[in-house]
Amino acid sequence: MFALHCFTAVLEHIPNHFHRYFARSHQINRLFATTKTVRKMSSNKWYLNQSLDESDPELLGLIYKEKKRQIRGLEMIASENFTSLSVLQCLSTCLHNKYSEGYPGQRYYGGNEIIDEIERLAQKRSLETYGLNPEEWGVNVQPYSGSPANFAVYTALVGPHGRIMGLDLPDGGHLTHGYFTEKKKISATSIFFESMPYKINVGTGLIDYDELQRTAKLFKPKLIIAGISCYPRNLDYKRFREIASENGALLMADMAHVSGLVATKLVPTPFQYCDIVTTTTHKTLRGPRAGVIFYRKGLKSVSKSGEKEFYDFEDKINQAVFPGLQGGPHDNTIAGIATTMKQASSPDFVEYQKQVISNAQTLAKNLIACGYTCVTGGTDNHLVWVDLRPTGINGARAERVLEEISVACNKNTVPGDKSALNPGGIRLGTPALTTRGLKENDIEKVVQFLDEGLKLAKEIKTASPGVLLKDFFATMNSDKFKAKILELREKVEAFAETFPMPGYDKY
Ligand code: DSN
Repeated sequence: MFALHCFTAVLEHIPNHFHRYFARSHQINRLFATTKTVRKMSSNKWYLNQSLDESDPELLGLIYKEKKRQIRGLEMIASENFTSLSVLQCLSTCLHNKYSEGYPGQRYYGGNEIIDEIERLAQKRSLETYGLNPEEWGVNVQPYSGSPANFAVYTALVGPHGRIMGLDLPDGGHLTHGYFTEKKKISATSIFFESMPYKINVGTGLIDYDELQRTAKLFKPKLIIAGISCYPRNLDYKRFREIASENGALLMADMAHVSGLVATKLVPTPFQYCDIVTTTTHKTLRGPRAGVIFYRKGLKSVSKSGEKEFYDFEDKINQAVFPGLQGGPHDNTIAGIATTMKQASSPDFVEYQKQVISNAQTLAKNLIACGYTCVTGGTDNHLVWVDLRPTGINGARAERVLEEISVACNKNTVPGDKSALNPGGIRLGTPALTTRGLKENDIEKVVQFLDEGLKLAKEIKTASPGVLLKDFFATMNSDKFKAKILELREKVEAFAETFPMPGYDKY
């Protein structure tokens, strides 16, 4: 009786959202209460409901190890993030089992009634997250990731051997924007389309829009890409639009890196000026690994004589994604997109993105105070592009020593690098660390670790008997340096482990 009284008293004080939660759980339980008694499997060989610890401890052991690595390390790869528990839950639901080739309402298989609802929800929320009017913008949430999303746009709108211009990879652009070298066409974008890069100004590190304007006039691209994977400054979409329009070109933004910042209006939106916008959903947006394509639709223009022209992107893009390039969509991932877009519309997400930028700016400021060179002198987004050439260590050596001390980042070319094979810098990012709750004062500590690691790399290089990378690694693995690395790694890991990590506890 006393217990019941206490329980009732507690219930009265439970906030409204808990009441809603209990009500929802009740509905869900009722849904399952109607299920008939489950038939026992006749065979004693039924193994499909074994958990991974029973069915494959060897693999689970590796997953545990990776989880520990993620918790103990400082994750500074700018394109990575730690997604939420709810996204991870979506990824491992029964939605994984379904084939649903086609689009909502037009599937090649039966049984897609609920899948249609989920995909429509993901579409609706994606448009809402970016404040887009469904009369003017459509969205395809099926691309498996960013590279297939970009390739689908080129396939749909540029056509075989059509001309594309994108920011050069060594200048902070992305592979899929058309990268090739003197010796080889690297990205399929340069194999199946004709690509020509635009560049940054080597002195300032900023995109040379004037040069893009000149070269676009000569090259006459069908599509210009405004997008980055390392460039730490806001893009001038208006200028891109002017250049595209001068040449009758389409303008596509690849906002994969900054889509979380765009959703929260902390960086300029590409939607005002672009015809198409692609993104991944797992970087600053912090969702599942996937791609999304937004395209204009509806009325394009009305001529003086009153003739109406309409955008024709929708069918072309949808057909390029499926059946052109992909098969069945990953419905579990599409559910992950739906819930990511809901999260991205929350006030917490705005606070998170503000902190991402503030942390990146603190990172750049403190690195510069320690004597390092940041390309463009700082950052407007989540990226810090460090030119290590003045220190005498190259990107590969720096990346490797930082990895040894449990700081993950990647080597990167910097403006003026002669060879993409020997990049002179590293790229750092703050989305993942910010997800774990690091604030400006923690980033100051991170800079101390980076500085200690980079100084150690310099010491190793000085002690190396030869100039080759293998000489450097051999010296790094000597007893003397192994001990120094271990000491620093223990400090980094003791610090990193104190921060929370979303997701499941152990995997
Ligand atoms: N790998 C991602 C990046 O690092 O930018 C994009 O493909």
